[in-house]
Amino acid sequence: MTQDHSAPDLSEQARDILRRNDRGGYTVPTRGLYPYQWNWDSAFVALGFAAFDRNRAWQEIETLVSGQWDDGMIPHIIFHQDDPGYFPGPSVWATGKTPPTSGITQPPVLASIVRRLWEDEGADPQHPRMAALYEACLKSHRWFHTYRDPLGNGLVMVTHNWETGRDNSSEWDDALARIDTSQVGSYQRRDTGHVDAAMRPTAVEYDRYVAILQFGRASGWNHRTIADHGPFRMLDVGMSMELLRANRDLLVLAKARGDSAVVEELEARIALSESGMDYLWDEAVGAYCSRDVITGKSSGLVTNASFLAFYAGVGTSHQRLRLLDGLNRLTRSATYLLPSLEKGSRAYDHKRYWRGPIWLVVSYMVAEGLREAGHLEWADRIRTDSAKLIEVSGFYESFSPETGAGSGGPDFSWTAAMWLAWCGR
Ligand code: 9WN
Repeated sequence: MTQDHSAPDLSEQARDILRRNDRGGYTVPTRGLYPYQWNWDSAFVALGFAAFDRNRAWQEIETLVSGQWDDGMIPHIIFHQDDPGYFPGPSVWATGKTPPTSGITQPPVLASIVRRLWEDEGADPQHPRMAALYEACLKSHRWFHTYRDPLGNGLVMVTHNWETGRDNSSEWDDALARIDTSQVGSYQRRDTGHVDAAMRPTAVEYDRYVAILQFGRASGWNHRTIADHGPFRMLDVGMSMELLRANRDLLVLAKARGDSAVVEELEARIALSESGMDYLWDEAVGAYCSRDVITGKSSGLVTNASFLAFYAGVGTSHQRLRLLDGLNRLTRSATYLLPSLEKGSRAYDHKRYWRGPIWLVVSYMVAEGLREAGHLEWADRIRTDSAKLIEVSGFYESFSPETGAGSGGPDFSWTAAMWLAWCGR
């Protein structure tokens, strides 16, 4: 029997998913597979709540920043209450924080979300909830500038692939292959008990993720040691673009608040990142690609993150044309946009996590960037494809770009949020 997926019904379903994943002040990405609060998930989820409960939207990110470290880092997971269903949990990270958190961060999209919430409410410079979050975002951006800019060119280095949010993207394969896993020991994964193992990273990959975690823990989560000597150090194209964009959005808030010293500081950072981004440009493939800090090598892979250039506001006309060529190419091998990796690329797999599947939060940022740059047809194509995926398959974590089938967890918070805030509108 065909289900009636009419738009109002899907909006009701989306609101219902957010309500059901609400654990009181924060939302879990999905029941079972991810039982804690994740950093960039919560930022996007706030946009979803904003469509029907403004107070709850602000609260989602206020709860997130309650886990911010004194050095400024906003952790990638906050473990508000222990749950045996996820590995690695708080006792494995052992960061000694209250509330317990992981020891790494995730994509810095928060300032961009705060700006959107604030503007939707009239952009009052005295907005009290914006003010507190502005300070938290500034502190977090300064943490990136201090610890994660090893070349001093405004790009973002990640010290764990989990930080990128695009965890098993093929971009990290060469760097991960060098990780020594001989001391990892035994542990029990929980993710493959919740979803099909064919949709998750392999056992060899997981060992490497755990080995990098263990390096951080052995350093006492010393962010300087990790940044200087960690076994995995990559300049991530996604986070470099996202931080540049977030700095631009934070600048708007700083100007509204008349915070002139911060305005100057952010303008300098933005200029640095704008010129630094060329270090990630790979002319051979016609895209911005992640680059290994240790070997200096470009991944040479075009991923969905490469197209965040429009969102970040970078690229000469030649670079932008080549990126648009890349989008054109994708339409020939994918039924739906925007795959996380192009079919035919090394290790492409339309079902496996970040090696092909579509993730609507990245699609949203890319489409917003394309719209702002005047590429309305591309922006609309990505938006309508995203809506179709939900209409056809429901609110999955990710989707096959070939068949549109859902992959990963069901009833996913950020997918519901993207429907409410973007593609279902
Ligand atoms: C590790 C929660 C998170 C997302 C990431 C996604 C996945 C975690 C995992 O789930 O990562 O952080 O265990 O697979 O890759 O982007 O934030 O939804």
